[in-house]
Amino acid sequence: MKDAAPETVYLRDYTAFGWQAQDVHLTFRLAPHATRVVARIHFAPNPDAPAQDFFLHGEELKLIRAAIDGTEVTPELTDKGLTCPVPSGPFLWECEVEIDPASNTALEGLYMSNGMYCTQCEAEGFRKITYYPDRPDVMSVFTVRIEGDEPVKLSNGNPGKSGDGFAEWHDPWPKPAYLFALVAGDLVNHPGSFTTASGKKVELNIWVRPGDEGKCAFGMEALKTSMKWDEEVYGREYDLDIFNIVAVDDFNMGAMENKGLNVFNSSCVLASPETSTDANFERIEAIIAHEYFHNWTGNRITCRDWFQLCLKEGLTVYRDSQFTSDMRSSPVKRISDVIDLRGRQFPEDQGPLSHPVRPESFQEINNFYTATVYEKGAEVIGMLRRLVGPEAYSKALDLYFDRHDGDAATIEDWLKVFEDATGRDLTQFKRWYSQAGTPRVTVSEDWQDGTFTLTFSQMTPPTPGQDDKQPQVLPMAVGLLSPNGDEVVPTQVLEITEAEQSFTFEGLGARPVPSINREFSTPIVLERDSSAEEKAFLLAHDTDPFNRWEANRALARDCALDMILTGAGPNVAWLDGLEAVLRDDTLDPAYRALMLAGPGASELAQVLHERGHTPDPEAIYDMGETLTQFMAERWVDLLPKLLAETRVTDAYRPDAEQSGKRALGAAALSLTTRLDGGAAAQAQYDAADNMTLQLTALMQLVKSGNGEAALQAFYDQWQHDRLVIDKWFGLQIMGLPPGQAVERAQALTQHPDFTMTNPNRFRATLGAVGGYHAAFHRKDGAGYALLADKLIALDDINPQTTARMCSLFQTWKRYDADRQALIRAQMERIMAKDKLSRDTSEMVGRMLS
Ligand code: 0A1
Ligand code: ZN
Repeated sequence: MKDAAPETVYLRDYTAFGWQAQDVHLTFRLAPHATRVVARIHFAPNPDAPAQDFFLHGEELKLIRAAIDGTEVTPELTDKGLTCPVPSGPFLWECEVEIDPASNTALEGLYMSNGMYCTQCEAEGFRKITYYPDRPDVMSVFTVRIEGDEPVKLSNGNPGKSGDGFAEWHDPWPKPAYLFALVAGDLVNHPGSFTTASGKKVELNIWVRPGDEGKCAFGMEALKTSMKWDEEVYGREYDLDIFNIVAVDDFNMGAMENKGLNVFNSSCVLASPETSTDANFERIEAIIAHEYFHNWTGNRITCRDWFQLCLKEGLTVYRDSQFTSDMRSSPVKRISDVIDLRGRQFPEDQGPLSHPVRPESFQEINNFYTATVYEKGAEVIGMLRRLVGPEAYSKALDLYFDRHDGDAATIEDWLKVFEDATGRDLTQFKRWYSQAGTPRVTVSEDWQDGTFTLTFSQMTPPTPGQDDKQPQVLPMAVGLLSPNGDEVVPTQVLEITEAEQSFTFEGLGARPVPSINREFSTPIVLERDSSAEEKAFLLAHDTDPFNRWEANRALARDCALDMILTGAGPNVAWLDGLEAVLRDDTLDPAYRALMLAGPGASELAQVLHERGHTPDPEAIYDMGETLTQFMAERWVDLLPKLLAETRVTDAYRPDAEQSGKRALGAAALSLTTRLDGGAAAQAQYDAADNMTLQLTALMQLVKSGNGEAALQAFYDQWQHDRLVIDKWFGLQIMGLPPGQAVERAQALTQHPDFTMTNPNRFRATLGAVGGYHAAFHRKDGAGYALLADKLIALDDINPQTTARMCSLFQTWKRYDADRQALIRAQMERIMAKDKLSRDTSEMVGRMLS
């Protein structure tokens, strides 16, 4: 329900809770529409907290009974929780509530998915289970008893007694309520085990619906690899006798790190070669690692309050990206992360939803699980590591785990650890946590008598609520190449702290070519007017694989912008340079595939906007079509070579080597389809024995205009598999021309397999429209209207997913006046909805202000 006046919570208002929860005993009597939850909690006054009323959060609960020290009490109830007079010393709180998991479509608290009970308590879902101080700094030891007929009943920690119709669990590690989990249902397990470095054998299980057992092996291996990696790289061992993962079909996010009982969106754990793509496998490996790594960065050390969310998320994303780099190709991972950062975080940081990595206020915390908190939060950790060096980073992390194990910590605690471990003053560095916006950095060069000078100027544009910006600390990795392509100065990290700062390199024989911000060492927009020749030189010679890719990307962008703005033809010199890279079979195919993938339409719209032009989505689309056709015709000899070179004859493996080949093969197939009308794609489709090849072929058939029969065949083959059918929903929207995609999405929302209550299906369909630049931004406004219609309908069902998807409108001010008026009208229509959720109201309100 929308509050009369949504309450804003401020970081500066933090106060500790007045009591400690010494232990928590919960009994669940499961019933779909009338689950009873009995809580018995020992509270004792917290000597460090200011005096306050005893307030417990609670929402959508039916209070049956409450008692203090055995005497029944009648608390004062509001729609936010209860207050109650309590004794001045320790006391026992008892409370019984009734809840309705089967009607819970918001998927927060205890809910049902395909007959299975499951929970999602982060951030503030536990208050929909029982009355409780639902805040991360209240940590307690939980004992749970589950009563019900379900054959499998799971909770956090280690198993206790179980018998006919009940199971008990005890978690010895104090935890905040957001890490609580319960799962019960008709589930089967894929078992495994892991022996920790200190010799403890841990039972592992992946629990799934019957029928999904064959899709767990990859996830289990990924889990074991993650456990080993965290021991070897961070010295962190697992700390319970058992680790359970459960796959759930209806889930708002990717997965959740509940202590000892991770709950996963089934799309982020279930995998088989026939039903999952290479990209799915890679994502599953990364998410399993991410959730597992949270056991130390998030669970053993948690956050004092939700403003500190980046403390666990930024660090855990950084750790999972290190893991993927170690398991796969480091440059490919870095490039992919930067593409993602620019595609999701930069627009957020440069638009109406911009906020610091550590926000200072919120209305609905669920709206702050953002690319800024996660991905920019991880970039900040990467910069810190680059500044202090890898050894000092390890030393600081050891100190962090020693000093703060069992704590609910803050960013101040985190930075203090680095200061103490390295002797550095991080006062200025801390701005990365408080100052929103993407810094813009310009570079000028000077060359005199063997001395080369680079001068950097930085400026961060104003963001909502932050007009004045201060210089950031920028650990800028730079190398210098001689004109013959040799590296004369290997990578150095220049520490930029001023608004303008110069660095000199002496004793050089000839004017060098600088390679700046190698590995994307700082998350900035680099504004540097370098010539096409210099970019081509770096594309040919840079020893830093990231900057080699970056040079190509810049050339591709410049070519696209020239074509759009001046009507020029494609830049043939650039295409020749790119062709040399594509022909170089000493280079990793995955890396070459990234070279061949040009900037997306949204990135081009952003760059046009940055350079003072109003992006025209139709012109961007048309340019893409022309350029792709041109490349296909120019590389008519190269394409068969690439297709042959990337053919995999071994049995399917989702590893970096094979998936890299398939990625390059897919790019070559896409160009080939421009020439043969889909013949090669049809052959690949017919012969495909794995989902990656089948889906890339299907996409090309749809794009060629000859995909309808294959789409039907695909549906007939896979209609029993919900995760594959999600792909079918999205693919046809993305493959059709913009003039048909919105109508197809509209029609698909009427398909019998479409459902508003499953976030995966909703995202697959409506997210495909929102992510398809030329369709979403269609001049007639059909894309905007469809999204708004469906988001308005979803808001009553699932506010969290609605609010998250509303951010598709965040770039609206880039576009022309007509489109802005169309988008504004749709956002106003959403705002005017009766009983709009607090989640959606906050998001749309921020975009409109
Ligand atoms: N902490 C989880 C993600 C997550 C966040 C919020 C959720 O509900 C609002 C659910 C999951 C992670 O980082 O993996
Ligand atoms: Zn996380």
